[in-house]
Parts: sequence; structure tokens; C-alpha cells
Amino acid sequence: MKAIPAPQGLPLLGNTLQMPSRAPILFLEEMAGRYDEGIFQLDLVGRRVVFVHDPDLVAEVCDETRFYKGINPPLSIVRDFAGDGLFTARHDEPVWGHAHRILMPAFSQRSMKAYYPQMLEVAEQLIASWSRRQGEDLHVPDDMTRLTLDVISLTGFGYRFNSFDSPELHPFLRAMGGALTEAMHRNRQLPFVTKLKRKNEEAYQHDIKVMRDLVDDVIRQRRSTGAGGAKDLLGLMLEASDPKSGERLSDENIRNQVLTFLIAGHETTSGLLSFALYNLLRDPHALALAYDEVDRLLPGDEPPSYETVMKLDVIPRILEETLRIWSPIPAFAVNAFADDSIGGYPVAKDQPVVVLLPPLHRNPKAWERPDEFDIDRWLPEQKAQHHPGGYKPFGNGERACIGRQFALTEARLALAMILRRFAISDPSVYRMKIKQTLTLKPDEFTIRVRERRAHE
Ligand code: MNH
Repeated sequence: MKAIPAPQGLPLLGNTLQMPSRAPILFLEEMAGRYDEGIFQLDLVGRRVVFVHDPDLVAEVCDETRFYKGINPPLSIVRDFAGDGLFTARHDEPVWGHAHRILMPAFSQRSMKAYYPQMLEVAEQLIASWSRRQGEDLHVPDDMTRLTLDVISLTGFGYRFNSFDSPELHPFLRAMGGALTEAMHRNRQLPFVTKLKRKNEEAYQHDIKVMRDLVDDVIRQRRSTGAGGAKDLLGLMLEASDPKSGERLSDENIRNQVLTFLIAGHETTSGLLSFALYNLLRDPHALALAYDEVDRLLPGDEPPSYETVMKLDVIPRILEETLRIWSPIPAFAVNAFADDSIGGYPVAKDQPVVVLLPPLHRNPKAWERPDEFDIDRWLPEQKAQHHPGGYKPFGNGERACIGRQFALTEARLALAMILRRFAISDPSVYRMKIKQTLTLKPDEFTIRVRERRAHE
């Protein structure tokens, strides 16, 4: 068997110190650039981790008969606060199946249509806010966070953050950012170092408490209004049972799911929308096509219908191509069920294999002109030619993103509403600076807007 390429490391610490704490993904991308075999191995605090970014190797590790979703660091650390919620449940934990089957109906096409009025309501708040702030620098990731947080909490739990009413982001978000960043740092710390950092531990426990208190408030509000029979996420979790086993979710598991959805349900979609606006400002042709599309399909000031949003074609292709070039979740991990090999390289039983999305999504084996933003890749004829292992922004198999349609519906609507109303510009000529809190965002990205046509 071939040896997996690996950079030289130190005794005991291996490659740990080479990995920067601020944005580890940038280091991993640099490594990927060095190993164009599409595979390399790092020794991170005593764990041997394999990284893959070759589309053939990725297709192999996406074989669910051979690999399962691994809850390794950093996800095993995120379990400190997300517990056995869907995202961080272990593959052999029965509660994953119970919750998955209970919640699947909440992500059907019919459910998307049911959430649509609330998605629209929040999108209109974004538009109103930007309309008042024409000519000012608009902090894109913050406003996209307001939008997506309010959408998931309103549609999922009937809970209102009213984020557009406040110049400050909600304290929940600071706590979440703190906890996710700490999980990312602990991923490269020896356990005794984590123990020594008392202040960090205190801050971490405080952040977790802030998030849990909010979750308790969400559940308490639902119970007190007695909104029984509601078919949203919370309603299903409180009342439905697993059609297969008849099991209901425990109170503790429901709290973990609410927190999981509050985080997973907004953090990535706000990254997607931020990166999409960034890409549009760098591709005048795609931007012109998008303006043209919204002028054709969403003329006038009427709120667009769900059916209209489903007819969009250019905007969804902008989103797909954005997810290729800037995947908000830059990696996911699987482990081998048994001693195995991929492309002639050995992988041991239970060994973590990380699929690195940025270099996969720009791998020349899967993509022509990989660095070019080209929405025509997503025309049906071209899409049919894509490498089966070349594009995984939503993960893989049964553990792939449950919220994919939700995110895409919400993002289509928001982008369409923005572009029909505003001409966007970037007078400060933003230079991409990635902020990583496990997920990626364009740090401090601002734009300006002005109305494209007269409105009442
Ligand atoms: Mn989402 C899993 C990406 C939006 C809820 N999501 C995943 C995974 C990726 C992912 C990748 C798999 C991670 C892994 O294998 O470890 N998710 C995204 C992206 C967007 C997104 C790129 C937006 C763009 N996700 C959403 C939204 C929701 C959501 C919106 C909820 C409304 N995601 C989840 C949940 C899981 C998940 C829950 C875990 C699913 C499971 O394992 O059962």
C-alpha cells in the first residue's frame, strides 16, 4: 500500500503547532496545495487525521457502507453544548433515527411552502432596514445573520428575536460565536492545556449557559401559550413520535435539538448569502443576469409568491456556484467501519478522514477553470457532467444537511428581494478576509445600496 503523504512534525505535538488557531482552514488549504495527490495526513495532538480533497477519494469515503459520520474533534467538543442533537449525534445513537424521522416532515416541500410567509416577513424587514440606510456602509454578515436567525426561530419555534429592531446583535450570537471558536481552539489543544486555561473554561461555560437559557425561554414560551398542534419543528418534537419505534423525544434531547437548529439553521445560510453578494460584486455579468431575472419574474412591488421564487433560475445558480467557491462549512468527517483502503492508501478502522471542501471544490480533476466563478456550470447539461465526488457543500448521505431546501428557499427569496429593490456596490473594494468560527464568513464585509427604481 502507498504511504499517505505527511508533513514532518514534532515529537508528541506532531503538527499541532503548525495549525494556526485563528483560521485553521487556511492552513489546511495550504497543505492541500502542497499535496496534489489529493490526500495527506496530520498528527494533531496524538490523533492521526487523514484529509482528502481528490474527488475520486471523496467519492470513496462517501460510500456509506464503508464509512460513517464521525463525531471527532471538533464536533465531539461541540457536543458539550449541542449534545445528542441531530448534528452531533453519534452514528450508533438510536436517538438520531428517532429525531430524524420525527423531523423529516418539517423539511418537506410542503413545509417550505408553509414557512414561506414568515420567511417573507423577515426578508421584508431586511429590505426596510436597508432602505432606511441607503448610502451607509452595511455590515453584510451581521445583517444576513439577523435575517437567518430570525427566520429559523420564527418558522421553527414561533419565537421572535426581532433582530432588525436593534443595532446590537442578540447576546445569543456572541455566546454562540464564543463557544464555536473555543471548540475550534480546543481541537488543537492538549487536554491538560485546556484544563490550565481557567479563564477560557469560565467563558466557555458562561457562553453555554447563555445559549441554554435562551433555549429554555423558547420552550417555556411555547408551553405557556399552549400552541398545541403547531406543525413547526418544536411542535413536532413536543408531540410527535417516531413512526418506526413509537419513541418520543426526551425533554433533554428536545433542548439539544432546539439549540442545534438555532445554530445550524442560521449560521451557514448567512455565510452563503454574504459570499453570494461578494461574488456578485465581482461578476458584473452574473449580476446583470440576476437583475434581469428579478425584473422579469418579480415586477412591481408585490410580495413575490412561493411559486415565483421556485421559478427562479439565475439566482439558484449563483447560490450553487457560491457554495462551490466558498462553502460555509469547510469540512466534514467520516470514519472507517473497518480497516480499509482508499485509492491504494491505508485507512484504519475508526480513523477520521476529513473531506476538505475548499480544495475539493476547486480541484482541477473535477472542475475546469476551477477558480473562476461561472454560474453556467449549473445549467442542466453541464450539471449532468459533474464528477460525483466533486461537490459536497451539504455533506453526505443520510447525515447530509436536513435543512438544505430550507436554506436554499430562504436564500433565493432574500437575494431576489435585495436585487429587485437595490443596486449593490462596494466602494471600499473589499478584500476577502475569512473569519472562521468553525464555519466561514467574509469578515467585516460591507456594501452600499441605493434604490433601483422609485417606490411608494
Ligand atoms: Mn446544515 C448538517 C451544511 C443550512 C440543519 N449541514 C449539515 C452538514 C453540512 C451542512 C455540510 C453535514 C455536516 C457533517 O457531516 O458533519 N447546512 C449546510 C449549509 C447550509 C446549511 C452549507 C446553508 C447554506 N442546515 C442548514 C439549515 C438547517 C440545517 C438552514 C436547519 C434549518 N444541517 C442541519 C442539521 C444537520 C446539518 C440538523 C445534521 C443532520 C443530521 O446529521 O441528521
